[in-house]
Amino acid sequence: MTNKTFMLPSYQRFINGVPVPFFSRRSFRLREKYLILLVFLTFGIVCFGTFFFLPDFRSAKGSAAYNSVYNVYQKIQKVGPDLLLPAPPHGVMGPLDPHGPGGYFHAFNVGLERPGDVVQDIHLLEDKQKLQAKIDQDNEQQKTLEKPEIVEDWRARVTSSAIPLPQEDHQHEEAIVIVPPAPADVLPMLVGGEDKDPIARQRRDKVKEMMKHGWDNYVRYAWGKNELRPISKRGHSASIFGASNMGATIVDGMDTLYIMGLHDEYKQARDWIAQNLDFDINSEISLFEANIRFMGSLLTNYALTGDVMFRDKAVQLGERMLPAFQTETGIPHSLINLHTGMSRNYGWASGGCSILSELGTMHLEFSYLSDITGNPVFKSKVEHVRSTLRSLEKPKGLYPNFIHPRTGKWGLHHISLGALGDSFYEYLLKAWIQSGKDDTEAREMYEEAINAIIDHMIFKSPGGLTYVSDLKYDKVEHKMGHLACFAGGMFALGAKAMENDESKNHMAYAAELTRTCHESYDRSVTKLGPETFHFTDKTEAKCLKNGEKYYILRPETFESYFILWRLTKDPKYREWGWEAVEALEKHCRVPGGFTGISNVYSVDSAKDDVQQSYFFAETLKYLYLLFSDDSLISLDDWVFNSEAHMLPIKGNPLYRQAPTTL
Ligand code: DMJ
Repeated sequence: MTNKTFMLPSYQRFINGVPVPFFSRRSFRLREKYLILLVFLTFGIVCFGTFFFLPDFRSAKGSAAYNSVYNVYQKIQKVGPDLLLPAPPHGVMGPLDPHGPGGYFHAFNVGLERPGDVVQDIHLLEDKQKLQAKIDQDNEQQKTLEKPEIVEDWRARVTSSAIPLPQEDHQHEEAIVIVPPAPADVLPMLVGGEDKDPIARQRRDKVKEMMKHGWDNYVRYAWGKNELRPISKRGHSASIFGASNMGATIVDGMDTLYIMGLHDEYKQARDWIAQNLDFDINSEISLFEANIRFMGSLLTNYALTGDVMFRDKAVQLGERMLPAFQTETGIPHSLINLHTGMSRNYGWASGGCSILSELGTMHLEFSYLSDITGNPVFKSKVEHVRSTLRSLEKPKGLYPNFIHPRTGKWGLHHISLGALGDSFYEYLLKAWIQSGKDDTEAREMYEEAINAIIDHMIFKSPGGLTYVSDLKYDKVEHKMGHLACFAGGMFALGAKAMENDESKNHMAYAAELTRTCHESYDRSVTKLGPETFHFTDKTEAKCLKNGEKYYILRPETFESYFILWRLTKDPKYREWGWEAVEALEKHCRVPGGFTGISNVYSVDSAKDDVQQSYFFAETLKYLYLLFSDDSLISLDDWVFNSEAHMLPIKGNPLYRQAPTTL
């Protein structure tokens, strides 16, 4: 057996033959001293650095140091948002895997919101419920705004135009600027449009009564909140609005009040906006939704009334949206914090891409904003986006739904006239119309894109139904989303505006696609259309997936009925619109307003308890106009933005172009 030799470390010292522990030595050697000094020095630098660099410690917000740190942060953010910033919390804009079960657009959304048009991932529902509980809790804690009185008898309203001016508000002085409301009797109401047909008049009155029912309940239970939960009778906020009460229903719904002649309700809404709508919101909201709902409505109301309060709010919002365009390519991000100006994309969007329907649905609003203010900056942003898209090579002439704002390259080649693509095409056509047909780039891009869609994406089922499918690379998905049902109206509008040989072709597609969307309603027991409907050997225009059978008060099919009625005068469109009114009354109306339903194939379907703001902006507006005569919002004078807010066409005296350009 060998003896193991125990080796002492070289620095070991002995006093009286006893080893001395390291720390009990009386003095340190030079090397040890340096080591200790180094440790203390590092500690000191860390403490100093923390104190010096953290803005909350040292720099006042807005100071140079604060800004420099913030700038660095912004620059790093630009390099790659997903590198630094956490993915959106589950349920806010869930990190959906487009290849995952059900893809983008499935699961009834239990009253929560979709990113733009994207519906929830079923696996995220639990998280969403938690998030919703948090939003609800926040809502409860928010200052309750004073509710205006509900105008009980709207038929008698015209006699009482005197709404008192608000009293001076000392209590909320610093927070709220009191803007004197426009006197009720000077608002030039663009109303009328009574049809000579007594049945149409009666039907139109019914739609107005529905508006009053939904609106009054919102006023009663959720005034100032984004939306109403009509069954639980409380406020609701979807993630697209961030965690703030922006009165989305008030803003979205008010031009419908206006054309319906609901004068007093309109004034209450106008005064709420003047006194409470503030875009200094420190939470992330969807740029696209802020644009189509808020910007769109403010611009429409400015055009309708000339009330500069609307224009000024639109400018405030526009300026706060601009930082989203500060990307390497100028292609805007999807999400923005209107307070800090920080923006980013959804993590689920093909590796941080921007989304075609979002980035391509700003042109009408931003051009008009430049024209009424004389400030070209807004128009220059959207023109740049469009020319960037135009310069790109496109697969088969089609536009994929995803594009990366840093590289300017397409992401996944998913192509759709439904979710993620839809209103990009609509805005090409409408930008040309809005410009008084001067914007030929828009027209050319529209024609090229639509012809490619006709060549590659439109099919006819064995039963004779024409539909527009989705494409995933070369794979055709034989289904159509409810969102794509706006396409009938778009094809018809394009056909009318182009007036050439091709346009006859487009008009035929318009009629056929609208008929197919009507079939998707007619083949359900509720006579409401599902979120998606499929075409297989055995089934046509019916939804085959449980998570996609819902109807959430969407307007697209009625939008097409309206446009086609105006352009063809075929009475079937009014009949189909009336079927829709009856179905909404039967299945969506509840004592507290209107709600979505989870299954259009069941007469006693569950309800989602959400009264969407677009129900007022679009669904009821299109139905009301369907039963009005052509003089009310003539298609020769107005284009509808993607949320059905009307913008004047150049040449319309209400265009209100600013006299000078900055
Ligand atoms: C609306 O918010 C807008 O029309 C949007 O462009 C797509 N669809 C929803 C309503 O369905």
